[in-house]
Amino acid sequence: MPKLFYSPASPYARKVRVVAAEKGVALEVVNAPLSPIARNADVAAANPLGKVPTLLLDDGTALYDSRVITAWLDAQAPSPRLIPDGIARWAVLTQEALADGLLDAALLHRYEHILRPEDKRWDGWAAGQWAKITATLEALEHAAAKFGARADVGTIAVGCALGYLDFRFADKPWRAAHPHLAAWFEAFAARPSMASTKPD
Ligand SMILES: N[C@@H](CCC(=O)N[C@@H](CS)C(=O)NCC(=O)O)C(=O)O
Repeated sequence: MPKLFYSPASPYARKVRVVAAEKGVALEVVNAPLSPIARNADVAAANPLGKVPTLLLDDGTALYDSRVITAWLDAQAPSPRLIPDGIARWAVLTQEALADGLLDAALLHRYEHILRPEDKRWDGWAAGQWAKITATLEALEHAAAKFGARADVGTIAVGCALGYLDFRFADKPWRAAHPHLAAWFEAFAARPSMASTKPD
């Protein structure tokens, strides 16, 4: 069975776990604590970048990053299709990239505060990352009106990104300024795949 190196708090790994659950693909999950300044030897042996998620296939092939793994998972079973064909494909993949980009900014913002020594922290850096998050939330608020009941790698990535904001940035509430997104997320977060992977 493919082995997924993950951490329970990683939103990228959560996205992979949600996609695996939606596809009905069984994975052996291995908790791999790490950070940019504390590499995990098992993960690094498979992925020189030392990041989770990393997926080890049965033949020893390592897959990363999360977007490669979600594409691999989608190819393992014909339905449900989480990456559609045709013109919709590019919009869905771009939405996954947008949500992952929000996470990249959120992680860089968080690392600046929890990992960098206090005397070396730079408020301008954190503000620059937060501006990316604000702009992405605004774009998603417009897009959410058309999400409907879609469940694909785009909406799954958005759900995991919003879940990460709730988890790590509860002091920066986003719902009041983004009511369509908030209403969509309330329903989406109740999917069993999302509820069973919620970080706590
Ligand atoms: N682009 C990567 C990002 C993965 C990532 O940054 N994961 C974090 C945990 S949430 C990590 O492994 N950080 C350790 C590091 O940056 O060395 C993906 O989509 O998989």
